[in-house]
Amino acid sequence: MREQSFMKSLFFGSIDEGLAFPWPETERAEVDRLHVLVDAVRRFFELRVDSKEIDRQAQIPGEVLASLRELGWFGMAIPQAFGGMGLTNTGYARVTQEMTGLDSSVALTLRAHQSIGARGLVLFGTDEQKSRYLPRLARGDDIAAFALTEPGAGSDAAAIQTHAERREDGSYLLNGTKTWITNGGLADVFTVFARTSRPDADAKPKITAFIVERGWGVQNGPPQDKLGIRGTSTTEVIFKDVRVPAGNVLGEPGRGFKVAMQVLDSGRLALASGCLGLSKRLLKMAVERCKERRAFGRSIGEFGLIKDKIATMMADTWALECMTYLTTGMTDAGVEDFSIESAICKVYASETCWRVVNETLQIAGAVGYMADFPYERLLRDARINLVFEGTNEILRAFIALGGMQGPGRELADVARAMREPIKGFGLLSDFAIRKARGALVRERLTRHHATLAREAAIFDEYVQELGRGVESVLRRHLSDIAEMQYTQKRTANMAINLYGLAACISRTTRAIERRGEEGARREIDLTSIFASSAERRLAHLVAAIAKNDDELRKEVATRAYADGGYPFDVL
Ligand code: COS
Repeated sequence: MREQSFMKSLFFGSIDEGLAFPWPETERAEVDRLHVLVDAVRRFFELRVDSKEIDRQAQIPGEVLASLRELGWFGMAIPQAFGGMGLTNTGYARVTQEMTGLDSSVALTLRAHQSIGARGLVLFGTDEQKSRYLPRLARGDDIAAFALTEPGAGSDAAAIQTHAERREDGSYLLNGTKTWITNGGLADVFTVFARTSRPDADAKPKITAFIVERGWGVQNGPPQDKLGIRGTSTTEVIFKDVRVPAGNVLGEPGRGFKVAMQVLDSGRLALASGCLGLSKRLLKMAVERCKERRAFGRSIGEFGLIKDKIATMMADTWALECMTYLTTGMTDAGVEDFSIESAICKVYASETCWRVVNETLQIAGAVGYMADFPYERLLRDARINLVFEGTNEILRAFIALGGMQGPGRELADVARAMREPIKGFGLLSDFAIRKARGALVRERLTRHHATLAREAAIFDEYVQELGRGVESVLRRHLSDIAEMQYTQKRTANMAINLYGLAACISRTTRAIERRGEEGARREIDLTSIFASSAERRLAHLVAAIAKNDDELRKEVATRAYADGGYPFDVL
């Protein structure tokens, strides 16, 4: 297992190049297996899945779920030793990508089951727990759900109130209500997070993860009606004096929050691959429309403004594909900490997909708005991705604060060692910091292809800006940084752009090495467009560190709260 994180290094201004280069390869046997599986997915969805009807009925027909069971698709991400297919993370992402492009509701039902519902068992289950639950989950005889969110605990996941009281015989009595639980009405097995410490204002609550069977008295509310992904089952899940045996604690008692977070790291990555699948389908639809629809005597695709939209969607989708599969490749190579990378993928994926669906609908014109066509359904399906599995707002805060944690600790440690307050830290040179850390990292990319020198230079320049920016903000505001959300947002956006650049450069380097410059022309051009737009965004972000209207914006919002909204009227 490798302990480093590419992005965590970047927050020090250092490039742990070996994590991003060479571009991760999937073994031939796995590629062959995936081709067969992806073809089977395409055939199945074409013949058996009626997305319009699923959306209208707000339900996936029982026969479709039964076929998914027979095909073994509930077990794609479950190890072979426990009856699953044991796909690699890359393989699982690739199939999830395909399925989501074909039908978001069906894909999400499978994803909620194995990316988050059963993931805790795969990662933290004992052999006994795995043998007891995973074979049935792999066959789809049991369906899994992940029960963390509560009415008063969404982004602030640690604020959950569901409580598990330990009894004398070691079992627990579980009480509480979870909300917006995907697969809530279908699931037989729940990964549930509950407080196992008494309320204490001064102490962080201890949270424990449990595997809970429906048969022990778990109830669910009626299906919650919703905007998109209407075929999925979303319900409240209610635990009223549910007795959970001691053997069903997942991981260590009191360490459940970490279990939840690590499960969500996988969930966010699978979400990103789904957004990629949807974006690729939309691009196909947009291009078809560009060719078919004529205006002013030409197909609309010939107009510059339409070409501009297509080029942007292509480059953004390319970057999304590169980021997603660089990350799954890292995890397949044994990198343990991909928390920042997966949060970046989730944010970038959901926002890219949202732009792509919006622009595709725009290209379709009024047709895009009509319920007879799939555009509006795809738009509704895409919207949730910006919200669930961590809103993009909380994830931006997480990317920035999670990334700054390492440099922050180091600054504090070294300053403490020198008996200097943090503000006096300027005494130490950057060199001393890096030497103290002693990591095998660089400050410039060296493994990119020479053709990508411009893109690599942009990356190098802004990695240094990120490192400098982080150090300077920590020196000035160490203890206040948790409250500085404008700074967090800018820092996160820098990190997202930099990760996209690294991923595109790595994959394009591999393409050039394989096929030469002419053979890799498409990849080079897309990387070039992404790099130019990333450079513009990065320059803007750096400029805003020194000059911004953060305080004014806060005041305007505070006044709007006092005014109850928009106070003006021309009358
Ligand atoms: N991966 C791994 N570990 C993580 C993590 C992640 N993504 N996020 C946090 N952690 C770890 C921290 O490193 C910390 O570990 P240590 O105790 O070893 O230092 C621990 O978890 C507690 O972290 P922190 O103090 O930052 O917790 P907070 O309560 O402040 O909350 C966020 C952290 C906001 C990141 C968390 O509440 C969150 O992810 N919220 C979104 C919840 C969500 O995604 N809901 C969707 C549910 S499913 S649809």
